[in-house]
Amino acid sequence: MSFHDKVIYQIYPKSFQDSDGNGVGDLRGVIDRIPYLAELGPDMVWLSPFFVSPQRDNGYDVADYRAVDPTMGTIDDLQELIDGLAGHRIGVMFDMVFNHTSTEHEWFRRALAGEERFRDYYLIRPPAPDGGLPNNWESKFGGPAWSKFGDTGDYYLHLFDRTQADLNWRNPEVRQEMADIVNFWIGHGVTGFRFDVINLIGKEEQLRSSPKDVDPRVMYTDGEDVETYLRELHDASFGRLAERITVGEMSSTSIQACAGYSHPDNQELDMVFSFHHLKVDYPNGQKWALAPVKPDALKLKLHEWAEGMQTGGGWNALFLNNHDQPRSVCRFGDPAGYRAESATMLATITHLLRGTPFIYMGEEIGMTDPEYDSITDYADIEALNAYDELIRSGHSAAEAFRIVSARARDNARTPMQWDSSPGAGFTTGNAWLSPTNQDRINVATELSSGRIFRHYQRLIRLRHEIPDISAGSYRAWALEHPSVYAYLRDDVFVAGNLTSETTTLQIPEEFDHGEYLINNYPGPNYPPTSASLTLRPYEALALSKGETTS
Ligand code: TEU
Repeated sequence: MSFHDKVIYQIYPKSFQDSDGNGVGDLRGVIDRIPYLAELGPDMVWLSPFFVSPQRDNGYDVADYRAVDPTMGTIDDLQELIDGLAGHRIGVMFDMVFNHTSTEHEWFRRALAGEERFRDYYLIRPPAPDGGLPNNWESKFGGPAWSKFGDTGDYYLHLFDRTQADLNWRNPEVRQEMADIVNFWIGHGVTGFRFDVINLIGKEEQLRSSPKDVDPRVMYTDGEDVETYLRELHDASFGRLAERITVGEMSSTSIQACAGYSHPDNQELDMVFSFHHLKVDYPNGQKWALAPVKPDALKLKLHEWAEGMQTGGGWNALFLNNHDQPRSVCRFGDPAGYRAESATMLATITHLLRGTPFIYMGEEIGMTDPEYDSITDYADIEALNAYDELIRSGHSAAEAFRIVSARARDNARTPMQWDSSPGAGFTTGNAWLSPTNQDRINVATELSSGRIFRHYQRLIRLRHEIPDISAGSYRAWALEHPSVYAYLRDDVFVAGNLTSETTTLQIPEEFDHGEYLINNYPGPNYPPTSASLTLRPYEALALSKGETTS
């Protein structure tokens, strides 16, 4: 398939490069960094939203799907960026936030003004018989999922912020609007689309409360109509593109559902983002709580989805980082003692799995969470709401801050660190979110003397060049090992030490004296012998079969 051997790089434009000194990233800034992107070598760049938006959720609250927000630039800048990347054979993936619009979108404003046609674009309901909210659903950003719809006495649904009104996908006019938007951007040369929380669009007509003690999310997640709507959108828009890449972000989903969304026979999406592996450090599934995470927790969840999606015929997007997640080297590595080793180990065990790898801006230079010391340093609506809730529920300010600083989405949204200057080479102004350790971690230093960037370049090349990686099967190896994740991709063997303790691993005998395809430790490597392979702290490698055995 045309996306099994591809690697995609995610840019959060607000934090990538500021070209006009206002402290906020923009499209011209991305244009200025095309040579850097070409050097890394991805096949496509996913741009988080840059459309017209009041920026309540940093652009995931869209007020006009066909226009560039003036703070991000112009449609001409956007076309120059698309064409500039194409000149380096790099495609562009747009982020389609189709579950909801901003309440500043024209459709919502016209609904508020009483136009029945647009009222049916949204999920508006009268109060419950007892005068309360229409149901017991909660916003993912805290509080109820219903807010008053003007002075009508009714309420509108918002699964996220109250300024993000959920669309009514049962309305065929809404579905047609979505297909028209995708086709509009296809007309501009866009061949990639990421669909935001797209498994939430299949809500039932009744919008019933969940039964007592049942998580309300089950009432609106992976609804029975999602696949129908995805097939319809596929057929009406991107399905006619011979070369395209589509990916759906799936919130609180299942392997079974995701195998359906991404099975090639179903003509829905090419692949899915799921998040179960990025919740292994949530105690009892609670994001806003902290607890130590067992070294093998991440590997076991990666394995479960690798094996499950292979069995189900689906396709995973492979990632540990994005604009919503704290930096993986801080969650699962050791940024203080083994930053380069743990960053490249995490990349290796992720990139060589069965799926399509995604690199989030900055992970290729080992960027870490910022070192903030006050809640006022944070900007994200979700984090600030969570801090207030933690205080309300009795946590001390210090404890609430400790939790938020570990979990905040801002951790991934600090500016890209290009150099060690006060603005990190990101801006000549005051960055909207402060960089904190660009003196040690930045592109210039990494390119001159680091080894993380070069490791990512090699991983991209391996994905391009070795069919066993792009098209091979997946089989776990030594799954019971407490501190190593190892697996086979046909004639490639991959292993990563998940800890800072040297360990040993029995490897398959056919890889005796195998050839190193990649290793994250510099210098000459010892010959791998089937007796026992020594893995140094956070050491990761991939082997092809030894000449003697093939
Ligand atoms: O994220 C949806 C989503 O599930 C995450 O926001 C998750 O709920 C949160 O990170 C906490 O765990 C998508 C976008 O990636 C996110 O940036 C948007 O805020 C959200 O949808 C609403 O559009």
